Amino acid sequence: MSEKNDTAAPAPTLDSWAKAADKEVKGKDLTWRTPEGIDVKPLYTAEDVGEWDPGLPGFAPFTRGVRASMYAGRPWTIRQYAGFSTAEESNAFYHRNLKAGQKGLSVAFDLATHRGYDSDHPRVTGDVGKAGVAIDSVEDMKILFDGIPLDQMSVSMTMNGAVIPILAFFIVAGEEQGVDRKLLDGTIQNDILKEFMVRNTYIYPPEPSMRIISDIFGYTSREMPKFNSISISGYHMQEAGATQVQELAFTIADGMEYVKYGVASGLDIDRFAGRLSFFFAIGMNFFMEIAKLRAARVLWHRVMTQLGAKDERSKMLRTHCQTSGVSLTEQDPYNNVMRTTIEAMAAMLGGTQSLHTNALDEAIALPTDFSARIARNTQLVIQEETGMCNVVDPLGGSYYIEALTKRLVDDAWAIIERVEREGGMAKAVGAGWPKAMIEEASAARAARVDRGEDVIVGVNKYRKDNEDPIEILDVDNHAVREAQIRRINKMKAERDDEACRAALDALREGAKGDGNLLELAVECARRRATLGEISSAMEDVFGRFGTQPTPVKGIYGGAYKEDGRWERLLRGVEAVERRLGRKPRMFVAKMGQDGHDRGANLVSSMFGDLGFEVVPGPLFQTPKEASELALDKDVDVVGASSLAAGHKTLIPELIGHLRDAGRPDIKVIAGGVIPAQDYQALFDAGVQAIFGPGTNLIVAAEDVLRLLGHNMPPQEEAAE
Ligand code: MLC
Ligand code: 5AD
Repeated sequence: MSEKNDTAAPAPTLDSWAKAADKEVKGKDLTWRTPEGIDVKPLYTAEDVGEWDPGLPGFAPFTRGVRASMYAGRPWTIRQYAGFSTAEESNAFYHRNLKAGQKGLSVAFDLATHRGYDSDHPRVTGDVGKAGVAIDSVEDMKILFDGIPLDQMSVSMTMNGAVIPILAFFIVAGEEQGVDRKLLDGTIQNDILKEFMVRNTYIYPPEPSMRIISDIFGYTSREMPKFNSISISGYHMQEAGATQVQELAFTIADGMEYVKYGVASGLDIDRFAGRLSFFFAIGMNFFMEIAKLRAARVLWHRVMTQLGAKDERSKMLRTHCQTSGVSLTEQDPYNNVMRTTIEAMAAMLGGTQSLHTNALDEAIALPTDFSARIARNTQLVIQEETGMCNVVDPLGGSYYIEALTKRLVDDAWAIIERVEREGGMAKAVGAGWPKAMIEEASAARAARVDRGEDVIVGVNKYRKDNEDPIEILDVDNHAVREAQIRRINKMKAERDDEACRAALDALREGAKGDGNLLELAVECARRRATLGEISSAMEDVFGRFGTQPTPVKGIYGGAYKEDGRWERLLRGVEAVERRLGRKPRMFVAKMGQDGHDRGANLVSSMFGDLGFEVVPGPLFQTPKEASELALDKDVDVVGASSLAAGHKTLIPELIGHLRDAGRPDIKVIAGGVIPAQDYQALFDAGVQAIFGPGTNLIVAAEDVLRLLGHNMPPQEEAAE
C-alpha cells in the first residue's frame, strides 16, 4: 500500500500498463490460450481476484491446505511408487529406499496380478514381474513386507481390478505379523471408474465392480479406521491426454459417484468419507497444476456439503501426487530430472500430502537404484535445503494463482454439472463421452507436438544428433515366472485343500448374494487360496469384462489441414490404394495385460484420418489371438503397441504365428516403450520398424508407406 504523496506522479493505471506493454512488443497479442481453452493474460492484478477469498489453511473450504500448519508442521510424505520382479527383490528395494530417506511405501503390482491371474496362467507369460511385483498369494505378500512393521509404515497399494484378493492378502499378512487390522495404515487405490475410462485394469463389469468398492468401504470403515479405502485418481486421465480441467472435473465426479454408492449401500456418509483420498498428476503447466490442487479442495468441499456430510474431515480433500510420466522423454533423458523437479515444486506449492517423483529413465523402463536415488533426492533437496516448507501456501494471494484457482473451479464445475445432469459418472463412463473427450484432447496435443507448436526440449526442438543409451533395468520375466510357479505349487501342496475350497465356495455364494466380499476373501487368503482362485470365484458370478476401442476421428488430421506434409501422405496412401485395389489395412494390436492404450488409440486415429482401413484391436490379446485377427482381416501391417515391457516375449511370438500360417508377408511394426537396447533382438525376430516414445507420427506414417512399397522420398523432420 503506497502512502499518499502529493508531489509524486499519479499511480499508473492498468490502462497505462497495457499501453506500455503493447509498445514493448509492438502490438503482439500476449494472451496464451491453454489446452483447456483458458486465455491466460500476461498480467494479473487485484481486479482478477475480485471477491474471491481463499480463506485460511486448515479451515473450510481448505483452498490453502488441509492442515493449519501444513509442511511447517510436517512435510508431505515422500512416497515412491515401486515394484518389480519378485517379492524378495521388491522388498530389498524398499528397505534400501527407506534407509535413504523415503518415508512411505507405494506398491506397484505386475499386470498379471492386476488382472486377477496367477503367474502360472498361460495368458500372462509376457507380463509376470515386468511392470511391477508379482503377487500370487499371502505368502508373496508376507515376503514383500518382511522386516517392515505394518503398524508403523503406511503402505499404499495401487490395485483396482484384483482389489479384493490383494487387500485380503495385506490384511492377513498384517495378521500374521501380529498387527491388528485396526492399526493398518495405508491406502488402496480401489478406483474402478477411471479404469473403465483410461487405465484398463478392470476385471468385472461395471455393476459388480461398483459393489466391490462399497463392500470395501463397509469393511474398512468398520475394521480398519486408519486405512484410506480409495485413492480417487485423476493421474491416469492426464497420462491419457486429459487437460487439467478434465482431470479435475472427472476425478471429483468419480468421487461423488463413489460416495453415492456407499450411501446407497447403507453406510453413513461421515463413517467412511473421512478416509477417501485422491491422486493427481502434476505435469509441466506449473501454475495451472498448483491452482488445480487448490481448486480440487474447494470443489470437494462443495460437493460433500451438497451430499450431506457434516463432519469437516469428510469434506477435506487429501491427496497423493505423482509427477507426470508422459511429460518425460526418451531423448536427452537428463532433461527429465529438471522436468520432475519443476513438477515436484508445483505439487508441494499446491499442498499435496504425499508425492512420488519420477525417475529419469521413466520413458523407457522402470527405475534403477541410480535413477530412483535422484528421483527421491529431488524431494529431499526441496524439503531439507530450500526453506520452501517453512511457509504455508506461499503462493496464496498471488493474483494469478487465485484467479486461476477460481477459473478452474468454475470450468470443472460446468463439466461436473453435465455429469450430474446425465445421471452421474458411472452412466457417463458407460456412455463413453468422458473417454472420447480425453482422447480428443490427446490427439490435439499429439498434433501440436508433432507440428512443433508445443515445444519439448530435446524432442521437437534442440534435438541431439546422437543419443547415448543409458543403463536401464531389465527384468527376466521367465525367471520370475518360474520362481513364482514353484512357490504356488509348494503352497498348494501344503495347504488344507478342503478348507481352502470351502472358503472359495463361500466367497462365490457371497458374490451371488450380498455377503461382504472382502470379509469372505480374507478367509480365503488365510486358507492359502491364490489370487487367481479368489478372482475366478468372483468371475464365476460376475463374468469378465471387455471393450472395443473406438478411435476418435478428424482431430489429428484436422490440425494438418492444408499442410504440405499431410497432403504428401494422403497422396502416398492413394498411390498404395491404387496399387492394392483397396485401402491399405492396418491392425493396431495390444497384446498381454498391458492396458496403456493412449499410443494405440492415437495411431489408430491418425492412420484412420489418413485413409487407412484401421482395425483397432481389443485389449489383452494373446499373440495367437492377435495373429488370428490379422489373418482374418487380411491386413497389410500389424502395429504392435507395447508400453508395459512385454514386447520381447509377445511380438516375436506374434511373428512366429504369422509365419506358421504362411503369411510372413504381413509387416509387423512395433511402437511404445521399447528401449534402444532391445531393438536388435526385435529386428532379428522379424520386426520391420520400431517407433519409440517421442516419435513424430508424420515421420512414422512415411515409414509405413515405404514399408508398403511406396516410393516416399525422405523429407526434413516435420517439426524443424
Ligand atoms: C499431516 N499430519 C499432520 C500434519 N500433516 N499432523 C499434524 N500436523 C501436520 N501438519 C498427519 C495426518 O493427519 C495423518 O494422520 C498423518 O500425519 C499422515 O499424513 P497424511 O497427510 O495423511 O499423509 P499420508 O499418510 O502419506 O497419506 C496421504 C494420502 C494417502 C491421504 C494421500 O491416501 C496416500 O498415501 N496415498 C498414496 C497413494 C499412492 O501412493 N498411489 C500411487 C499411485 S501410482 P491421520 O491420523 O489423520 O491419518 C499409480 C500408477 C499406476 O497409480 O498407474 O500404476
Ligand atoms: N515402479 C516405479 N514406477 C512405476 N510406474 C509404473 N509402474 C512403476 C513401477 N513398477 C510409474 C511411472 C508411470 C506411472 C503410471 O507410474 O511413472 O508413468
